[in-house]
Amino acid sequence: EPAGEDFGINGNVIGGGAQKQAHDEADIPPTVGKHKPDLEAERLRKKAADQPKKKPQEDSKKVIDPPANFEENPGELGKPVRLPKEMSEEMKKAVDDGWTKNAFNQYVSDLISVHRTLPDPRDAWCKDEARYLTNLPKTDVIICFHNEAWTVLLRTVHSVLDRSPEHLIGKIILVDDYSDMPHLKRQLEDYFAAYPKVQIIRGQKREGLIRARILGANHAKSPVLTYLDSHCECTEGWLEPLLDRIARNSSTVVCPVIDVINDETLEYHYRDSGGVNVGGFDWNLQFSWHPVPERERKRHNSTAEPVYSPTMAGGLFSIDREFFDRLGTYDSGFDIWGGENLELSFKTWMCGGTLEIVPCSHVGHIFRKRSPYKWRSGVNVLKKNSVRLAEVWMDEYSQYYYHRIGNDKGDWGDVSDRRKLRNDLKCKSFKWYLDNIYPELFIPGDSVAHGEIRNLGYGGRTCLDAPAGKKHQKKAVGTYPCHRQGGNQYWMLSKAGEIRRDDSCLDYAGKDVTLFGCHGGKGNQFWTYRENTKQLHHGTSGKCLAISESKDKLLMEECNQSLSRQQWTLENYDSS
Ligand code: LR7
Ligand code: MN
Repeated sequence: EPAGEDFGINGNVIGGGAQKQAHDEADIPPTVGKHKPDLEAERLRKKAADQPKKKPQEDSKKVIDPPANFEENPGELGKPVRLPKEMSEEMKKAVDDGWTKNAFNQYVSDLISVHRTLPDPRDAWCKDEARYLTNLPKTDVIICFHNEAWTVLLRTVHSVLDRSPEHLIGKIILVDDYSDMPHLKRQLEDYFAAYPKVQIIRGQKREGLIRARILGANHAKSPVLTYLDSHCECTEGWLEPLLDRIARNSSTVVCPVIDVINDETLEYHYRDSGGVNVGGFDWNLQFSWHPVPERERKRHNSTAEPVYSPTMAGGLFSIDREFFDRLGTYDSGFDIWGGENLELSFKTWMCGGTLEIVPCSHVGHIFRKRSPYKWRSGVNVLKKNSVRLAEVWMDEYSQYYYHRIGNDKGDWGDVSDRRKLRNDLKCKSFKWYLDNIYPELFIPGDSVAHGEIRNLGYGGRTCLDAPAGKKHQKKAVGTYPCHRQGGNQYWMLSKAGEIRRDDSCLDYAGKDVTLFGCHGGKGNQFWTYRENTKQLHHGTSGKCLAISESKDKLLMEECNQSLSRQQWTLENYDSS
């Protein structure tokens, strides 16, 4: 969990004002004629404009000298940029600083043109203009940032300007969430003074990305809002397929496919439509990706067609402004980061809309391994957001989340107006959502037991314990004194005989007991609890789970009913 110094967040009032009024371009007709815009001509024009004419340093006003004999136009077509193995001390330091400040390789970004080209391997299906309505609505693009790197922010904005039909972009609204990096002050305003579509808005204090997004929406005027993170790159043809879905049905909320921009080399990895994922979540209220489920695949003739998604990742989506307002935009009681994506996803589905991922639309995002900026110390921001979410939208299912956090809900503030919103909108129940929109989700109440798994040997205070595993990565499972706080001691025994947490299962292949992605094939992941002897019996090996005398290791041994170290109790056990 990121932690840092305190900064004041008091109340939900959002300050801020436009530092620079954009010229109103709304009435200027599109460059290519009033009626059906000639998309192909537009595309070629944009392509030509994309060719880097200037050195990256001039583009970005950021002067860093490339290493001697470095490639001419690094990063073009989304290619990886690799720094030389031998670097001067000075350069090494600059590279390290970039990583420290941003949690991605800023040095490499600074070497790449802010107008770099990207690959365009779209399916022919997507390039067929006849698929899209000709009269698409305009969108404002809202980009919130807190201490974003210069070239990365510029590349985000230029990728929108360079690769969207001009007449479909109203304004690009940059919302500065109280950054303190100097390049985001005057320098940013001066740079974008030459771009009438770009408007900069600044918060008067650190609001967090959720209230920053609300602030951006308050300044928007176009019929559609499109949100992007501040370290994205839009590809050719990204926008039309999104706007098309909203033009056909204004309660459809749409997300592009989010491609990975490598945090080290800035390589753009284009995900083909066969590999599209949809969003889900687990009972820790963490977002997760899943392959398109069978039931959804069957609804389509082509993998390029938009697919329903139970949830969105959060950062990249388009929504009809009026529909967004009707849903009460975001809960302004959410701080800094997290949970707002599930809030918007749940209420979209529960209150009459649909949420889709559009495989023809691709936008890249720099995924990083840690959060680079300051959060709030002393407050578990993410938990507070998640409890608000659960209190308002999850009905009786909220108990499963609370169990995971040891029922320690902390102070989540007042949610009465959010509950009223849900009532006024006559939204459907969370059970309806789970049954109809996310039937794949494993529900703890459907299992044989859920909660801690406690060993009765050596004093009976030792529990099965493991940190969350990464999918497809084996992780050792161990023991720890029982703490009754859920977390790493929260387990479910499924009716199929799995001991699992979310998508990870207890797995024994003859050596260590590990956590591994659930495969549903019983075998090494098949366990039975023998109620009378309290033993946990393993399928393929026939052995029983036990703990060592030192209590800090798991053992698999020949079953012996008289050994208390082989006896376990399972919380919420229901033998029926
Ligand atoms: O206090 C803050 N103020 C901000 O303006 C903290 C962050 N921000 C900005 C920040 O500069 C960035 O542009 O908010 C954006 C998101 O923060 P990131 O990029 O540090 O986090 P992330 O990419 O992990 O964020 C994902 O989850 C967030 C949960 O609140 C948001 O929904 C992000 O938009 C979301 N990003 C994506 O969906 C991109 C794909 C990642 C995945 C999966
Ligand atoms: Mn991000």
